[in-house]
Amino acid sequence: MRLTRYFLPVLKETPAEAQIVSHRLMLRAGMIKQSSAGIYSWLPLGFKVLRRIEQIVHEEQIRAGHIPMLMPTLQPADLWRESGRYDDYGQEMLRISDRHGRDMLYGPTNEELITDIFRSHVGSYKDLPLTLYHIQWKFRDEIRPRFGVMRGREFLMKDGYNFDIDQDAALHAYNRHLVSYLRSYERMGLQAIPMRADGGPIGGDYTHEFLVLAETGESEVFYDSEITDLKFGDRAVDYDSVAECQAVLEEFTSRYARTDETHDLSVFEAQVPEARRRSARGIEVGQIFYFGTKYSEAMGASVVTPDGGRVPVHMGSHGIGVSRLLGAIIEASHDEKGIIWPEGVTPFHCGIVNLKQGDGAADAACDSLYAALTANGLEPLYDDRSERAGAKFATMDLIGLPWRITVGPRGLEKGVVELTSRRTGESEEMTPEAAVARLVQIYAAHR
Ligand code: 5CA
Repeated sequence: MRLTRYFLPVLKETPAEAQIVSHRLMLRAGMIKQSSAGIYSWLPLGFKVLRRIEQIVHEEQIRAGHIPMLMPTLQPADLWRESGRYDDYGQEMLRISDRHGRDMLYGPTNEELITDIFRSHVGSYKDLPLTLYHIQWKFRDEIRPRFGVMRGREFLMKDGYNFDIDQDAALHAYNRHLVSYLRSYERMGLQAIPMRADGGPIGGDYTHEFLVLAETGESEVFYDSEITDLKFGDRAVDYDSVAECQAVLEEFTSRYARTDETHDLSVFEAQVPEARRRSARGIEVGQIFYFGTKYSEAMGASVVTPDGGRVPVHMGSHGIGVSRLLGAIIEASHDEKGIIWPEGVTPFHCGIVNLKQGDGAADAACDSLYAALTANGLEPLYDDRSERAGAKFATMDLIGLPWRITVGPRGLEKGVVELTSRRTGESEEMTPEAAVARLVQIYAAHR
């Protein structure tokens, strides 16, 4: 993409309404625009990152054997009356009535809708196990929407639902989700720690939240510092293996790590030596739940068993805060100049800065770099504006592309361009071909 043909409305001033750095940077980098409290338009740069995050979530869910689909945002109130949550959900639910006076709502989550789909089409143990998921907009009429996309009213969530014959099978589904979430967050350059949490309005008492440690996080958390040394890394896990998934769960959840709702000081002190006890703040980027037959019993979702009996299915639901993740990633990865995107989610793979727009040699070198990067499957953002170098660098630093290639007449005389890392600030001179080869190699690790 050439910057002169793109839509990147960066702001010079720091917006006064933004209280935390990720919100400020998303506004300044022209990624989002608020349309009303807690509701945002996703401008092209923000939309690109949102899509990258969605893509990672899809790939990892499909790898785990979960099946993508799409349910609507508007739901009939009657389904929620069946589960008993229509009244329980309270003021966070946006209630709407259509022209016929039928009660509708903008879905805050989808347990009822998916259970209705299940009971309409599945009736036998032979069709289990089954996990369906979608990535869809949700609405929760939060009393205090704040921090930009972190606590929105309209937000994008991946929500998945497992249907299993019994508790053991459902716990395997729970473990599969835990593994797939660890993989997903690491691909986004994040460490998200599973912590024992509270079921809240979804229900169930077996649940973990995934937290990214950050001072601006809304949750208070307590944990054993050893847990921050755990890495999922590049290991291969067989999602069909009960033992392998269980082993990952044990490795990542055996140490003390809880949100304030489930924190127990006496257990904390008994289990964790004082030097390793930590309390901090965290951003909740996902949550997994096992709630057994809560919805299947209330809504009559059952299957025939091998011996001809009938049992309600065991279920769980599993969410990732897709739009919140943009804020979480920026909170975890920025400096005073702007965002620093991890390679896995960056909106463009690299920037090209032409130091002397209009100079024949510099323009030609930028064009050929652009073509070479594109031919190798990389997407550059070429700053082809007639601006001074300082302004171009400032824009690149603000929007946070992890790599920048700087092209100028002086370097070209020696046959070189400069490749700069946004994270370390280090630059290296090399031929344009070598710069392309280096980027291809770097991004090969992030496919
Ligand atoms: N049905 C379950 C799992 S599918 C569910 O709704 N879980 S949840 O309530 O924990 O939401 C899942 C994730 O969505 C949260 O972990 C959080 O990352 C994100 N989320 C929740 N509320 C908001 C909000 N107001 N703004 C942005 N993201 C949110």
